[in-house]
Amino acid sequence: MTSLLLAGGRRLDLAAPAVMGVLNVTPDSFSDGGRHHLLDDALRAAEAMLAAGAVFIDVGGESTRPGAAAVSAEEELRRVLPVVRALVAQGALVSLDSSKSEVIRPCLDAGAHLVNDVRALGLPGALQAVAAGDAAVCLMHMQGDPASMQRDPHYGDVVTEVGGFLAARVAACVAAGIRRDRLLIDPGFGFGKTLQHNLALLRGLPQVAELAGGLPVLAGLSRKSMIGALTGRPVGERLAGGLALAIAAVEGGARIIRSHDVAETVDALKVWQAFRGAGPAGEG
Ligand code: YH5
Repeated sequence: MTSLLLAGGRRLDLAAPAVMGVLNVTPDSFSDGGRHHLLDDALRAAEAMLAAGAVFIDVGGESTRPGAAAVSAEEELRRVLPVVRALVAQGALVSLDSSKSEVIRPCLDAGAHLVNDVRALGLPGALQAVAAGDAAVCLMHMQGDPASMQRDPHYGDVVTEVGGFLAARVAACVAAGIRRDRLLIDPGFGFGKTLQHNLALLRGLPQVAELAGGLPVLAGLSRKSMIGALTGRPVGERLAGGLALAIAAVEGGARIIRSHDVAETVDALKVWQAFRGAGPAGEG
């Protein structure tokens, strides 16, 4: 089985699962020494993740954690564009974590390879902005919006609802001219989901993927509240739980794991890959 992803002129073989490193370019993520330091710190963090084996760097300037405040497109662009430019210049594969067309367009012009949108290109102009270029896109499911999504999430059957939503967004992308080999899907762990919803989605990952047309799945589980709910640990102590969830996700067919802890996740996936019998990554 070959699963190739076309991402802004680059071709990515997802036969072995890849790690996407999280790079939050928000003032609360780094030392508050002003814009220049924010860029400097972000590039240093990206470099470390690339050295540790990250395939994508996911650059985000809007916090979408539960209850986080909204940020203007102007501010978001000011944060992420210099980082996207610098990483593209270094030859890195760059993912842009954004939903706004005013951010997406300039970042695609700057050479970003993937648009990772927690709103699945649902905001005005976002679908057109991606369709105009050749970048890949990750379509994620979210119930509600970040400010209120964790208040009281409800589903009939979470697996069929999430799969159905993703199928509809895939259809919208294809209708807009985005080829299927540019698409990734993501059930959106923690985005308007209880612990039981998250566990049902993790168990039902193959079914979610099938409902959405068999596209490659990206899973973001690193440090999330479901680990806190299962272990009682605060956000800084969720590495082991996150690795267990990453392995569960690749067992369910996930091809890209989004993580804050790249070196550890790369190691865990190498070990899993050997267990699977495919040999170490790169040896086929
Ligand atoms: C994702 O799953 N997640 S941002 C809450 C936490 C810890 C981490 C309470 N962007 C995803 O990482 N993009 C985010 O502790 C994402 N998939 C995709 N595609 C939320 C996050 C986090 C939230």
